[in-house]
Amino acid sequence: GRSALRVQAVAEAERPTAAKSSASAEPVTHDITSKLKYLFGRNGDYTNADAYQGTAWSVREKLIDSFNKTHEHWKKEDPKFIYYLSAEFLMGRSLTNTVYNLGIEGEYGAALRDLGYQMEKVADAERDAALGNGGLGRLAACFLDSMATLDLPGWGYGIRYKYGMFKQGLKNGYQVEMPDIWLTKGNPWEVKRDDIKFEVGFGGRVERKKVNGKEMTVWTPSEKVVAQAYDNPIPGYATPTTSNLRLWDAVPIHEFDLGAFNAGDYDRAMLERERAEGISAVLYPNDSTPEGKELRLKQQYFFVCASLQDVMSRFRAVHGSNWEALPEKACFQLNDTHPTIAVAELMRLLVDVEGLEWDAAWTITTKCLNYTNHTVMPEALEKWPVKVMAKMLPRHMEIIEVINEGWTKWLGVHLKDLKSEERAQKIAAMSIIHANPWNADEMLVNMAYLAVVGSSAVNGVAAIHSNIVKDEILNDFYQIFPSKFQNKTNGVTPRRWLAWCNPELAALITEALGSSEWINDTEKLAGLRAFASDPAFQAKWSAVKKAKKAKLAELIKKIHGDDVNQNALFDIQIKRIHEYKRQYLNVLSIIWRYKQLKKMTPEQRKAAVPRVCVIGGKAASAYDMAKRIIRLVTAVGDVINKDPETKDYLRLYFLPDYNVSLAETIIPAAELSQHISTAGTEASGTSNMKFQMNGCLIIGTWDGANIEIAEETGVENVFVFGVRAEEINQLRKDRKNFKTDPRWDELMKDIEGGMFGDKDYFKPLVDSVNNMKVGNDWFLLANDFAGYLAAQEEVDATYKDQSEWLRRSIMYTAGSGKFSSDRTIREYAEDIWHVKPARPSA
Ligand code: NBG
Repeated sequence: GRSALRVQAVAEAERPTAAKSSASAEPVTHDITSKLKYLFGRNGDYTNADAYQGTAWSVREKLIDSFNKTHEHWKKEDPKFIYYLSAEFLMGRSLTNTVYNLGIEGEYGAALRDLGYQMEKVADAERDAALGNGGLGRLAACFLDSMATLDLPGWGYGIRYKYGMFKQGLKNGYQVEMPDIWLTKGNPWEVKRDDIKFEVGFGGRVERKKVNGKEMTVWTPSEKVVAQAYDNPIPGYATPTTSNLRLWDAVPIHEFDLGAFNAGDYDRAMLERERAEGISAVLYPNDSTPEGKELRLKQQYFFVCASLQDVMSRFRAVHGSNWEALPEKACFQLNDTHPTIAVAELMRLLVDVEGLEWDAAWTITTKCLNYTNHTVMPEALEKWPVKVMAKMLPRHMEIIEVINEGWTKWLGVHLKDLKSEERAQKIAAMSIIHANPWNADEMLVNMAYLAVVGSSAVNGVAAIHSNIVKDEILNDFYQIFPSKFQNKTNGVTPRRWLAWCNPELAALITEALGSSEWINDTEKLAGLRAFASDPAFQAKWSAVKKAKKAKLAELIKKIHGDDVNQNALFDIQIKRIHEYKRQYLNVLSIIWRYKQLKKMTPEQRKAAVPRVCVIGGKAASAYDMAKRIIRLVTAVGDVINKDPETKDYLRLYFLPDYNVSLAETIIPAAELSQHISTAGTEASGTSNMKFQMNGCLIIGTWDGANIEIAEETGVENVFVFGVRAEEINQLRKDRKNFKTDPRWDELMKDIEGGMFGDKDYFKPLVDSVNNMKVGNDWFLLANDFAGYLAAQEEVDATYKDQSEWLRRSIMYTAGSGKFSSDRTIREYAEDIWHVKPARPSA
């Protein structure tokens, strides 16, 4: 109500930006309308979508100015660069972020107002760039924002997928997948570089030949495509630096097979185009699961090959063939194993193309590369069949064999003190090429092992995860190279995830701290601790949360047609749907809550804490169990949202098509967020950090970054439950002796008995967690069930004491300083990349 409006007014006055615009909006207004006129042939009477186009194309020019200045400076200075190689970049929308980061939101906001539009509505017309699945891709996007903000010479390299992450719809409560056709209206945030193209080959044969008197290996691919560069400028905040994300599009070498066309063979003429374009056509919609399709390996090689050639050609232009100096000018971060073929490709380029000796090339390669592991899920650690690799990349397969020979030979010497049998076992266990444990006839290339052997540094993404990497997943390697292994706890950009998505809270923080410096120095947020128990400050804090809750309520109304109680506790779980993330456990507790409410008298119900529960997330198209979980959420929602006895006290909504921009609306409105993975399974989690920044309390397990968040916030302020990672192996072994809680048994019977319909469809879900005798419930939902319900009771009790709840909420934001991706990137730059800031003059 009124206080929300007041806070909004503060927000208007205290816009936390670098440069407040004093300039008149007139030139901008003119620029926007002339873009619409000359680029789109429009003349007045614009929709919000039109206004978006005109604004975006106008802002683009400012961005390019800044991009050019930065790159002129970097060219002159020739600093060392970091290249972030990633199959995914989940950028989301660009307009708001760009105008705020450039500090021009004042003039653009005013110009749009003059034209009769509202920036927020206009920004809403932009489509998300969804070239990623989830945390891994969004992390890459946050990293780019921080690299630019810290003036670090660095680029991202990836694939310009024509179709990004699928759009998720619901049909009768089941997930349906639709293509994400995101480029149809053009993309103002990219610049096509017609002069930057590289050939990428596949297949063919490998021969030894004398070239200029020297014995060389020559690879003649049977198939070639062209990688065409598109640059996506990345504006830093409060700095003139604008860096770059270069994405590759696959196009045919020959525009058109005219011969075939003239001969009347139209299909053949089109074939080459189709085959090439297929490479960058779609993002694999899998999260934390491998997709063993050959096309995926092709995509990986495609972007790695183009990126390495690109970097090497820029190096050559300045330093000629002084390749020994390459590690002083370039390093590459492998974002998970997806770009690991870079180990073999850099060797190929140095040895076969540049003519270096093997050993010299190997020194350069291992100095240039570093690898980040993002998952403990064994099924997600990529392994390519030797057969597939040998056919698609015959020269790379040879190179990997030579690397492995050298590696295993070295191991033999290094482990000479072991008994010969033990030594042989160790070497077999660490061989980059090994038999498939499920099929002894098939040999596999283990990409994580290749990445470790070919890199200078290997890191995990949260403290607990980095320990699991060292002690379990890659323990053999850790024992041999202990100093290679590091931790780099993830972070998120406080620009997008607090300042720009929650300007009301940002204004309040700025008002309390007396400056907006916290936006790129988040340790300053600790200053909020002094206000945590101040009733007047709590009242303002609460007013902001209420205003954000109203926005989410509006969205729920738009999607589901229901009005929700805005005084209810807003309880959120948004992330990819996966068994290890345990959305199912959340649903079980919601059903339990519902059953308790049903048993109460109307008087008793009035004393209960009302909740609006929201679950969102996509299930990989082939992940059957995850799709059943979605259906369970919608089925339970259908029952409880309509129940006249309880609907004032409990709701459950599934919000379809969870993506970056939806997160920007949901997170500021959240009061409780759920991060309830089985301990030891979630490498880090990053949405937990976004919720924390926005003053949202966490119910969670002792897993991933939850642990560090709890340490920074005060463990007593977090609702922690569940078994610990160290106990998991034993508990899994003891499965057969586990006695389930009677409440659990009751819920299983309810679902099995058809309380939410769809009995048969839910049967496999029930079996997956309820058949202990056959070793099910791998993710130990039953073990954590009772502790989870107890933690939920503690949530209710705390919520009843609003002053305590608000104190905690403020403590969360105050404790979030560590989780800025600026801190993470600074650590990478200092400990792994050895890259230094290089800021152009304003
Ligand atoms: C994901 C993890 C998350 C983590 C992100 C970013 C993969 C393979 N891994 O826990 O599941 O936060 O990476 O590091 O998607």
